Amino acid sequence: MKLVIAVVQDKDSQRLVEKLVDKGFRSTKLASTGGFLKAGNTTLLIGVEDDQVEGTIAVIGETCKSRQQLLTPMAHVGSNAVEAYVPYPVEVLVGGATIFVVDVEQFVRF
Ligand code: 2BA
Repeated sequence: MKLVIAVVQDKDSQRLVEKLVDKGFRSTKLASTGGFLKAGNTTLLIGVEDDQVEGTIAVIGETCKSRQQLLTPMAHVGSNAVEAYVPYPVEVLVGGATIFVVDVEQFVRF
């Protein structure tokens, strides 16, 4: 058995969970936060048999889109304390999904 861990954008998460249910895959949805953008995203834990990994990744790939997101760090512009920092928007391409596949040593459901 494998655990597919998928970090996806919030906008795609509901549709993805519904598609996974339609295909018979069980998942757990966790609210998460990206380390770089510090914006909310969604992490799905999907436990599947080894031969279902490719199918799971295909569903994720069909459902999750890359999008440009604006990051607004404060840029330093001079020595004056009042004018020292201004918002400096930067566009970042956030991927449709970041996927990890790990071996499951034991799976128990009571
Ligand atoms: P964030 O960490 O908020 O990253 C959002 C996007 O910012 C990334 O999209 C990437 O385009 C950019 N980015 C991230 N770190 C960067 C850096 N050090 N320098 C320049 N640009 C950077 P994705 O790569 O598609 O990642 C989307 C989300 O997936 C990430 O949100 C994070 O929550 C997760 N993720 C990505 N790679 C990961 C990894 N190796 N381990 C754990 N989580 C990861």
